[in-house]
Amino acid sequence: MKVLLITPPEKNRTVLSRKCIVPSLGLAYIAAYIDKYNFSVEIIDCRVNNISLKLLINKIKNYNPDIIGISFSTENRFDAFETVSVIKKNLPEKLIIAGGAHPTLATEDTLEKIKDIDIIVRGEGEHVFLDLLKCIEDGNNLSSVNNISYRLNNKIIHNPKIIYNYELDDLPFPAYDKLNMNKFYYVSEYIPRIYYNKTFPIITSRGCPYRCSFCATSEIWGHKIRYRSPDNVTKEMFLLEKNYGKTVFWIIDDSFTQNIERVEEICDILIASKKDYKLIIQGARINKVNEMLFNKLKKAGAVSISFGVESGSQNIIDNVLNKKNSVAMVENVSAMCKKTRLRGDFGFIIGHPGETEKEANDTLILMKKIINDGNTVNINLMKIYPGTELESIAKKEHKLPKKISWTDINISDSIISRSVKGNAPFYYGNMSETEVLKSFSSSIKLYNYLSSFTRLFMITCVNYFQR
Ligand code: B12
Ligand code: SF4
Repeated sequence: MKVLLITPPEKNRTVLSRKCIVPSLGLAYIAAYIDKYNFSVEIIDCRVNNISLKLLINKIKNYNPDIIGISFSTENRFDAFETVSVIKKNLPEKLIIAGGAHPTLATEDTLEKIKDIDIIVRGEGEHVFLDLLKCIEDGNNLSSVNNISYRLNNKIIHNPKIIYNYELDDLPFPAYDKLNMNKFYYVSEYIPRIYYNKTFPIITSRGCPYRCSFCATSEIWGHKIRYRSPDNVTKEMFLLEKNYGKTVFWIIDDSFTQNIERVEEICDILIASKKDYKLIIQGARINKVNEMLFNKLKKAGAVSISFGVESGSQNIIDNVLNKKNSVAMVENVSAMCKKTRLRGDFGFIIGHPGETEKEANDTLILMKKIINDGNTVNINLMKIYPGTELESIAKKEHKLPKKISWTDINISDSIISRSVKGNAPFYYGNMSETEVLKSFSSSIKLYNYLSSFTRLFMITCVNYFQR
């Protein structure tokens, strides 16, 4: 049985997607896993390779797979909907299976409205997709496969959700041999240009124990965080260097520093190996770092560490985000970054549920302190994604229709949402659109005034309006 895994062609290239060309690790993990069980599999990453829909159809005809798997998130769902529609029109006999963040978080809605998608794999894909392929190959009933949803006699069936109990170390490394490894390119202000194409993402854990109201990562991975061992993680880094010359590792975990000892062990192996690697760390926790760890990370090659702080208001941190942080802890970590010379990048959001103008201003005050320590900040306007607590809040507050369909391009009719039609809608909390924009533009002015990295920050902001 032949399987083709795709990302949809990107119709309107965003600033972000022009700046960074990164692989779909999800598809590469799935390809490696089913390959182990002797399924023929190829990946066509249309986004990375700039492949049009027309060219994709030709490629599908040439490869002639039995099954097509497509991966998409909420932001590129309309590209995916168009892609599956064109595939079904040209090749109606192909079975289309969808996975990834959006199909997992808006399963019922997607299957109800997008009839060209036959089956959805919910959440972590490797084991479920393998079970599904075996089931189809053996001509068995789909009811035997857990964690999938599909239509049967015009009804949508959701098979039971189970947690597969296995060690992440047992997964094969992503199928790098099926990716265009020379193509990837990651722009970061923390590394010189010559390293841009030596940078590669790596995920060392799955899941997040926290429940922030705007985020649904745990709906995809579960609340229990699972770790790869330090040996397994560093082995992958060594392999990426040996086979593809990658020496800068962009760690994309949701909560990389949750287990400090494990991070220290990763550092110890890297330090002992005397490799001259660089680490760009995303998703560290304010409450799970210390000075010793920072020093060790620096020795292991870390050039930056990012934290999701989200707000400078203690009320929002405690009562909305449930982050187990405090403003004082953030200030302390920012000072620690300054002392250890490990650049911290602190992420904030304007427009939390219940946020007042005063609380938004507290965020600006905290940002100012962080910048004064020589660190960087980035700020985004709050957006609503399916499956989040924020989606329910927005419905209760009549900011979203009660029976919302994420397949409707006119989901929200506010001015900003209209300017980025099709993307996830913005949420303005207690403030009016004007007040939110005022806070947002103050943060830009503040940044421009205080920082010498204005250009990068402006790019971040422009991303929002051009996506
Ligand atoms: C790295 C990353 C990025 C990278 C790009 C990654 C890429 N290749 O596109 C960058 C920084 C560019 C990025 C940008 C954004 N991201 Co992002 N990102 C992530 C992150 C941290 C890791 C993704 C990853 O590689 N995971 C590891 C692999 C193994 O997982 P996976 O891809 O999900 O695949 C698994 C399953 O989903 C499933 N699966 C996936 N596809 C398929 C297909 C089939 C056929 C099957 C069977 C199964 C299957 O099986 C895979 C293996 O288990 C995730 C959070 C997370 N922990 O996953 C957020 C996440 C995907 N991002 C998110 C968001 C919101 C964004 C942004 C909007 C952020 C912003 N403010 O700008 C943009 C939008 C970009 C866009 N146009 O889509 C949300 C998506 C929510 C949603 N409803 O779509 C997530 C879930 C974060 C969150 N906490 O909510 N992101
Ligand atoms: S925002 Fe970060 S800490 Fe909060 S639930 Fe999502 S991944 Fe976890």
